Amino acid sequence: MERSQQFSSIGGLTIIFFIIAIAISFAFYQFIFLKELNLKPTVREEVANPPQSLTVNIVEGASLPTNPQFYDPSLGRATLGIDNKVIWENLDATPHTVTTDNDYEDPLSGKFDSMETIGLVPAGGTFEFVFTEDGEYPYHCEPHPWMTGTVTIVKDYS
Ligand SMILES: [Cu+2]
Repeated sequence: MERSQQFSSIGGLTIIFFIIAIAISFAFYQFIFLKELNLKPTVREEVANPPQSLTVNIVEGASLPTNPQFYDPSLGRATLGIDNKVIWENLDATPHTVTTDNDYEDPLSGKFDSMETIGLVPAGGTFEFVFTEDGEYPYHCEPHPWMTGTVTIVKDYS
């Protein structure tokens, strides 16, 4: 084999390795890096930390099925980026929960259920939840299933 041919075959191998290296890095970027990036919820700052909040009272006597009201307002409405943080205040003497009816899980805040974070909301205590998606979120109290309410979150341009 002539010297010049030897050089060109080494050069050819180098180019093949170089192409393989590029293909591997591209595959990593495409299938691992981008996938990781897409898994993270992209939530606007004012949605993740809204400037205002909606307060829902758990009214006195709510543990009694005969009570005229349980959650007040029972149909709460809030707007993304404005007051999509909902605060339940337990004004009753009995502990209660705020538990999703349909296993709803928010991409940022996780499962919509006080049992997942603080457990029972004690008398005089509060439970906060930030909804980062618009929709209707029905909920109830675990120990007192007749206690029901719904929070509706609307988009800021609707
Ligand atoms: Cu209750």
